[in-house]
Amino acid sequence: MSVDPGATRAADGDKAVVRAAANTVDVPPDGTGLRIALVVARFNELITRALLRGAEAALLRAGVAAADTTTVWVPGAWELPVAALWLAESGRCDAVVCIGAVIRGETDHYTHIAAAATNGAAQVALTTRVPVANAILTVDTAEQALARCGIKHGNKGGEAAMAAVEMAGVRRVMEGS
Ligand code: INI
Repeated sequence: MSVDPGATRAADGDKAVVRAAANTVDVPPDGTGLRIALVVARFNELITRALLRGAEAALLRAGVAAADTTTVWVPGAWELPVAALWLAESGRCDAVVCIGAVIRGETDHYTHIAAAATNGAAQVALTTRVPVANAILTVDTAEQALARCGIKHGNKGGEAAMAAVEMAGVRRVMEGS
């Protein structure tokens, strides 16, 4: 990936040049050569598998080689941050995507799991400097979750995967990683 500080916004489809005008970093979503880790919660597996499929498809479209992706399954959303931390600290991935589905139940268990998972994922990114994208659904019902992991109404796994690719590129420009 090259940086052209004088370049104005590149034409769509130009993946080779980082769009960096004078004080702008605007990196195209080019996953070529990036190593992306996916951490997936088994709890609510029907939903998390659909999110994973969306993430994998988005990564392939962005040019990430299948051999450069690593998928780690964990029991539930609660366990996502520590697995993300192991991956981020391994030095073997440019970004991590956390995939989970926390669905509100009768108790306040939901609140604790949702907060720990999302805050934990954010903390991993801030402490390791490795981007961690959030595909952890926190919803009231399974229907709401299913609506966010389909093909028709968007797939949060795919969106998070694209965020991971973009942030890995932004980090390369800003930190030279
Ligand atoms: N894990 C989830 O990923 N989603 C949930 O909705 C959920 N609820 O509702 O309980 C959930 N619980 C399991 C949790 O993530 C841990 O795996 C478990 O507590 C063991 O540490």
